[in-house]
Amino acid sequence: MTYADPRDANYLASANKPLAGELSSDYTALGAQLERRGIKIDDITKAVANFKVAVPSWGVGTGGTRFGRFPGVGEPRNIFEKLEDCAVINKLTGATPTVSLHIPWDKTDDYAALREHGAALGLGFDAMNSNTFQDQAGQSLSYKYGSLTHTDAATRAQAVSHNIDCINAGRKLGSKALTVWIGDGANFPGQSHLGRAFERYLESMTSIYKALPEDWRMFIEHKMYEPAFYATVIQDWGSSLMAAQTLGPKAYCLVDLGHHAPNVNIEMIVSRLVHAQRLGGFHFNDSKYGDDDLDAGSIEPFRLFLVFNELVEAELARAPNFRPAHMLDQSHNVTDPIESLMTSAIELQRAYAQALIVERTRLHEFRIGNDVLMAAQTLKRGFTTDVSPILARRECVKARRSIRSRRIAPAAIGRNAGKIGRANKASVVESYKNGVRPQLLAKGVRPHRAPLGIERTHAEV
Ligand code: RM4
Ligand code: MN
Ligand code: MN
Repeated sequence: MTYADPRDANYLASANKPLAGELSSDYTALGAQLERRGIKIDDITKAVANFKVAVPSWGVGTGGTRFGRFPGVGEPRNIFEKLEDCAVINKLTGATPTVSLHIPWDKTDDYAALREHGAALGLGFDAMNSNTFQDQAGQSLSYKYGSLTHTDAATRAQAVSHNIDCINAGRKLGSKALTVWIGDGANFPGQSHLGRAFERYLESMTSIYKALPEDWRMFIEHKMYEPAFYATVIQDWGSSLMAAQTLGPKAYCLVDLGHHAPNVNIEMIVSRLVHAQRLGGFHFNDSKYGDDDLDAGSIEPFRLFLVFNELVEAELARAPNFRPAHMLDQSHNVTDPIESLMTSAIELQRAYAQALIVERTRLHEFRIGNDVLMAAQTLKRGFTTDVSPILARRECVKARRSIRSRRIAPAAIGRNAGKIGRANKASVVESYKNGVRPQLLAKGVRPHRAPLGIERTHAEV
């Protein structure tokens, strides 16, 4: 059997073609179903097409655990190459036009060049992430016993100045936010004074806050445990909210879905933060046990839907100061990062679509009337409706808007996405122009790259 070469510019269009008829009848059928619920399918499709999520630069390299790492072929070696992979994800999904960087993992001497590289690939820069949970090469003081909350003032100052460096790098890139997550805490009762550690945190964060440009936001990310296993300084949304409220109006809380105790009601936390006008954004991922960083929607899609349900409620209520940043934060140990990140972006759009099609007025009436089961059923109907035709069609909506971008329906993505991703499109087109047929897939299509140097093994952080 002969397979088409996925690097051919016409490959996606031709793979989509035979599916167009099926998609059209599925879309019409779903449209009729939603019409009966008083919902216009095209409105939902448009809203979903506008949903964007930032890709974490650290997500495009193969992740690992403290037990090992199994790198894939052609891993990006530096931030410039990482952006190329991120651009592929955006090209294929149309949902990820920005990248969130992690410093110093993504440090470079030339941020202007990086910004240009991003622009040439159609990418902008989302929140900058600082890192004081690891010691950096050449750093004079160690973070072994803490960073922003360290008992030693000089170590705290070093951590503060790293965060300010991140802000300065972000300014050059056009970023508008700094995300601060620290691993500080205690592994043993007695190791640290719980109250004073929090006070030191507030003092350090105040210095960072003062360095924020006017139009920037600061995202405070809490996490229950790891690497501090007894008590983490910013372990929950309560500590995060107190810190945000102490710091000022530019400080917001960031919810990473994997950073809570099992069974915690995350959608309730979202609702509370909306109420407090301090919901800054998300690190989307999924988990079974802890900070697993599995692909969004892969374990508990219903919970993801419930989180989106709160977001839709806030959107409809025009909640003040509601402008949550969407970011993924995943670690891919056994899958192709490009495929995983694409799938996750699409799963977020699915959850959003499901939340958008909930019959709100009915739901409201059942709630008011205390019709418990009908309220539960009404909400769940959004989740159990298969919105796949909307997800497939949203790409077509954009394709019509921008023919040059040659976007594709996810229907055609399937298992070839990684291969297509790895084919550096520009050079493929070049070689076709020059009449040179590129090498075929045998060795994998991603341009050969040397093994990575230092990379995150996620279990360490
Ligand atoms: C942490 C947290 C942060 C991420 C690091 C790598 O657990 O989720 O957001 O920057 O991992
Ligand atoms: Mn995170
Ligand atoms: Mn995490």
